[in-house]
Amino acid sequence: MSPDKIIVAIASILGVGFTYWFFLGKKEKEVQVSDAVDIIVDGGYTPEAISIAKGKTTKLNFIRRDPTACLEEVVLGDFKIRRQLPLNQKVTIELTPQRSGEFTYSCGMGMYHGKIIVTE
Ligand SMILES: [Cu+2]
Repeated sequence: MSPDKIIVAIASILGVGFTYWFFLGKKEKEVQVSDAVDIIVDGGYTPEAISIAKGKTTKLNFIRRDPTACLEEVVLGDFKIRRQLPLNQKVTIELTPQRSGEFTYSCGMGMYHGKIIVTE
């Protein structure tokens, strides 16, 4: 292989790597949800950020695995929802957002946060 071919090969490998990093890195940030999503409550919320569609009902299934009292309540202030999360039980919250934008929710004390992105 001539040196210029090697340079081209390295550049293309870097290019592919960058593309993966760029797109997958972005995807990691939020999980796109169409009908329902399980949100594991364990030292925070997983997935931490979800995106849902405006005007469509989406089920958020909160499953709390963390016995910390801190996480026993979830507050979706923008949606006027406050719900108890019993340990290891699925608690379904249905959302039909009427506005697009970014909304956060948290535990009862506001220590852990999750994000809901509502798209048009
Ligand atoms: Cu808390």
